[in-house]
Amino acid sequence: MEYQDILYTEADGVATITIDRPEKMNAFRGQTCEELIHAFNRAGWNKDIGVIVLTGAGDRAFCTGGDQSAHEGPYDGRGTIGLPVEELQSVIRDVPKPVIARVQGYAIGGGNVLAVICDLTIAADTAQFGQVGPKVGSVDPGFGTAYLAQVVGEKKAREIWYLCRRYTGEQAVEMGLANTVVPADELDAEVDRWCAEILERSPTAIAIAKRSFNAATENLRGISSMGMQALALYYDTDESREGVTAFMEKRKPDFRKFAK
Ligand code: 2NE
Repeated sequence: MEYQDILYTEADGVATITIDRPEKMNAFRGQTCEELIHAFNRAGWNKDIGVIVLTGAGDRAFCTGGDQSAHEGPYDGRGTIGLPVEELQSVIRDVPKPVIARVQGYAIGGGNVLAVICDLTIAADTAQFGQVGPKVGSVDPGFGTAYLAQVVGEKKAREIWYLCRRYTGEQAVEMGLANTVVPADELDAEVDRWCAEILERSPTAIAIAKRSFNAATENLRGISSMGMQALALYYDTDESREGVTAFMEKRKPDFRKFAK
């Protein structure tokens, strides 16, 4: 597969997958998801690779979720909602290698969900984490909601989703959303250090540990696919369209008229 939306490199046992759409704040469209799925499988099943790093190009964003400009009702790709996000989220969990989210700038919406699903998160002090679904007519059910609650606790996860606030790298570490935060100019060195330590450990023990951690939340895969089916129906409503249109028109959405 030739990549248009991502960059892929392998060096010294580490595969680095970079979402390369800085002009869209590294938001993903259908094509981006397909390429990410391909790249995770490529790295995940390569015996020479011991760790995978997921990041975004430039310093403004790790990833800001679904590309709102590729979103008229459904998105522009494959799958229940026009984005194979369930497959993307699953492959990050299914590859037997630890995946590190290297987060600089915004990890917002589906971008935050990707960081949450990664095994480890290393943040720069420029990082801003958060969900935006209820602001823009969307929601990422299953791993985006219920798994987040496993990571940061129920109260905090509900706060993150209902209020759509943004959180600094330091706050992310406090709530368990990130493992560590470092000055932006030390981010790469820190990621390298974590990768080097992992590469010294037994790959089979790590693969078993990863699968064992995953097992406790496997039921969320079913909730996620059922939720995506509901999301597809939601995207076909004026309420959801109001969120997308308001974002694209750079105005505040008016959701109250849809209250039931
Ligand atoms: C990311 C954030 C917080 C940045 O805010 P700010 O104020 O710093 O910048 P601004 O002006 O909002 O954004 C800068 C440029 O990036 C584009 C904007 O449209 C803007 O473009 P220009 O006006 O310069 O041309 N941009 C940012 N995010 C984008 C995106 N996701 N798609 C397309 N263009 C984007 C602020 O921009 C923000 O909150 N963005 C909204 C993010 C968003 O709505 N994400 C989708 C959520 S739904 C989702 O991810 C999802 C899922 O998780 C699962 C299933 C389906 C969908």
